[in-house]
Order: sequence, then structure tokens, then C-alpha cells
Amino acid sequence: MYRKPALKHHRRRTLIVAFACLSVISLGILASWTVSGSSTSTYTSHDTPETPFSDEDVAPRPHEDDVTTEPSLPSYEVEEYSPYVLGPPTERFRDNLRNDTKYITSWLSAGWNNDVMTYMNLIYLGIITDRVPVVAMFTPSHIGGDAPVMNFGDVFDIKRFIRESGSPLLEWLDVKDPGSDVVEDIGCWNIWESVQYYEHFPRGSSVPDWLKLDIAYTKAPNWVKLIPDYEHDKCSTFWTLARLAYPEDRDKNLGDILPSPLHNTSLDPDEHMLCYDYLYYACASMSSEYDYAYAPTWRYVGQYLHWTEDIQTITTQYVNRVFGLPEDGPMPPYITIHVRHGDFKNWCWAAELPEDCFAPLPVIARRIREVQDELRERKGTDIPMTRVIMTSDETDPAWWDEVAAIGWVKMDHDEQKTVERYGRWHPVILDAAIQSLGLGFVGTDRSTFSILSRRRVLDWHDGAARMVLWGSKGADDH
Ligand SMILES: Nc1nc2c(ncn2[C@@H]2O[C@H](COP(=O)(O)OP(=O)(O)O)[C@@H](O)[C@H]2O)c(=O)[nH]1
Ligand SMILES: [Mg+2]
Repeated sequence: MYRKPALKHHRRRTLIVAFACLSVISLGILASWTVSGSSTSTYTSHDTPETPFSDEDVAPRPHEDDVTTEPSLPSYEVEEYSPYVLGPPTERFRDNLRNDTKYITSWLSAGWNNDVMTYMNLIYLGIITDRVPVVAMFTPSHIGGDAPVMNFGDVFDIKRFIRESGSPLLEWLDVKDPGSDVVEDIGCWNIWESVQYYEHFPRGSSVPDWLKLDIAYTKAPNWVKLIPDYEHDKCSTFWTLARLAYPEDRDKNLGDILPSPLHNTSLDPDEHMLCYDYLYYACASMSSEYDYAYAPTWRYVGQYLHWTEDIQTITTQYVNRVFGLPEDGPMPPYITIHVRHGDFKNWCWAAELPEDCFAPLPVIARRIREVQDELRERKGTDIPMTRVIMTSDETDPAWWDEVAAIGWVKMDHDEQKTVERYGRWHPVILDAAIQSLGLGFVGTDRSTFSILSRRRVLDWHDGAARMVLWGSKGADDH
């Protein structure tokens, strides 16, 4: 099923009312409005610091001579729909695009947190190219291919993002009717073949199938790759990708089109709805940038992508329940651990014995003590071992018994009947939200799941975080 129930969907649309009423003709004006808007969020575990851009960081306020004082509102019920489209979702996406607005989109192809980063990268590329980023749904690649897709806006609060970041954001379901059967042709850039050398086709994704798009691809020039001809890194830089969004370099690199698979059309990359096959590997100046505080994708995008109020509420209830506290009462400060095992065992080549690869629990406990000490010293907050929640993809019951013996609480979605109550996506979404709302966090090095949680704990709560190194015996010794 593509859509959430209509009522819920409608509720989310009405969240857009406030800024839709203020719909203006330039994104710059929108930016200056949203920066002055105040947050209506009702809940945070620890006060979320407001971190609006300084005046220099947002689009400059236009001179009054440049402003059309009466916004030219289209004739439909503007309150119901995003101001970045003409009206309700249409059978064909092109029928809903505004002539005065340019768009940018891209697809997904990995685990959920990789995919969250991919959309963050897309939104950032939209910011630097003055285009409205259009995000599609999350696809269930790692939670079972038969699970439904998840709407971006049912996980992240889009209205809050727009208000607090000053940047636009749009979902595909607001552009094209998810029930439409019309397969549309479009031309996109193929970055994948320019950054890696073992797959000789654009990056695959199920998202275009969901959106009913038949894509002709043009291979991006080799210069989008950060380290040309280097097979061990796949980064393409945001600013080289941005060059393809403007006429000079776009025009020089057209031609050599891979025709679309269904209609066999040969379209150049679209100028109205600019699209790239896969942006997970895009970076500003090096790979794995989300580890670093300077990462523009986090500073300009990720930090403003907060959970929806629904997710926040359920998360609070879960945390309180596992600590045996009143469900709707205040949450105590706590620390979360994310231990990533599962397919990470494929990166254990440096471990002599299989059991040497992942950090044992006492090593993780040492990191917990570091977090406890830092929070005590820096914030005067004492968090006992009994206020530690373990989240993990580990399935071995013996390992979980050891966790319990230390006094850490298991986030047990079987016991909580999470799938039965909320669906297949909620175990992973709630675990991420639980990690992000703690005052402390101990994660697994190189896991995007952990990397995003670390950033959220540091920047949303001024919390303390450590990453456990792994891959060989004693990897986390320090
Ligand atoms: N519910 C739950 N799922 C997990 C956990 N750790 C890993 N997974 C699953 O494994 C996937 C890992 O992919 P991803 O999110 O891209 O993170 P990464 O592979 O660690 O970088 C997640 O999306 C989940 O489906 C966990 O602690 N809780
Ligand atoms: Mg992954």
C-alpha cells in the first residue's frame, strides 16, 4: 500500500497551511519568513536548542522594490497543498510543476539510514542549486522486500524542516498522484558509472518504479568524481554535480543517452525536474562526511529533520515503558547503545578469529562509562547503568542475556508488539528515534545508523557520544 490512511495524510497536509498562506513568489522571501517563524513542536526530551541560521546564512532579503506585495495565489484551495506545486497531485507529474520553480530529485538504493543520508544529500544539492528538492518514499530494502513503502513525511516533520532550515522541501506524493497508472518519460544523469568501475549501468532503485517513471540516462562526465580513476572511493562532489544543473556544463555533456527501458525514449537530462540516479556517495570534500561536524549536509539539512510528533510521542512512551515509568510522563535522561552486527560480519577480514571482530560487551561498557563521566562533569547529570537502553540487530539470545546481566534494558520489539501495532517500519524508525532522544549515545563505528544518531545526540541535546571501533582484536583499545 502506498498511502497512509487518507485522514492521516490530510492531517499532514494541513500542517502546511501556515506557510502556504504566506506563499510568496520567491524562495528567498520564504527563507526570510521561515527563519522568523517559531517552533510549535510540543515535545523534546531535553530542550532542543534552536539553531537558526544567522542572517548571512539565509538567502538575502530582497530589496522592497523587488517584492511583489500581493502574492499571486492560484485559484485552487491553496491551504490543502504545498506552495511548491500547482495543486493536488496529478496523474502526470509535469502537470503539477510550477513554471517559476525548478526542482531536483533522486532515488534510493540501500539500508534505511543510508537512504536518509541520500535524501539529505539531495536536499542539500537542492539548496546549492536553488531548486526545490522532491523526496520520494523510503523503500523497504532491509526490512523485507514485501513490506510496504514508508512516506518520508510520516517519519520526518516536513513543515518544521521548512520553517527551521529556511529551505524548501516537497514530497513526490504531493506532485504526482501515487495511484496514477501513467508511466512518464524523463531524462536523468547517471552518476554511478562515473564514480565506480565495476557496474556498467546506472544505479538501480525501485523508487522510479513506484513513481512510474521511465528514465533515459546520460552518463555524467568523469570530473564529477572527487578522485578520478580511483576505484576505492565513490564520492562525487556537490559542486561538480551542481555544474550539471546549469546550462554551460550541461550542454557540453549531453549525448550518449542510454534509452529508457520501457518506451525506448532518448531524452536529455530534464531541466525542470533535474534528476540524478544516486546521491548517497555525494560529498563536499571527502567520503563519510557525516562523521564530521563541518558536513554541510548535516548542518544545512540533517539537523533540521526532526521526527514527526507522532514518532516523538510513541518514542517517549516506549522509553518510559521499558524503564517501568508512566507512559505519558516525562522521560528521564538516558543513554542508548547501538550495536550493529548483522552483515557487518562481511568486513571482518582483519580479525584472526570470528569472535575477535566485534567489540565485546565489556569494551562497550567502558565507552558507556566515558559517556557517563562526561555527562556528569559537563552537565552535572548522573545516568546510572539501569538507564541504558540497548538497540541492536543482533539476534543471538545468549548475547542478549549478557546485556541483561549488565543491567542494560533491551528495546524488545517482539515484546512490545511494535510490528503488530505500528507496522514493519517502526522497529527501525523507533530505534533511531530512541537513540536520538537520549542524552548519551554509544554507537558502532562506520554504521550510518550510529553516525546519524551520534550527530542528533550531539547537536539536538548537547549530549555525549562515543563510537566503538571494531574489525580486529582490540580494535577499540585506547
Ligand atoms: N530495528 C533495528 N534495526 C536495525 C538495527 N541495526 C541495524 N538494523 C537494520 O539494518 C539496517 C542497516 O542499514 P542502515 O540503516 O543503512 O545502517 P548501516 O548499515 O548500519 O550503515 C537498518 O536499516 C535496519 O533495517 C537496530 O538497532 N534496530
Ligand atoms: Mg547500510
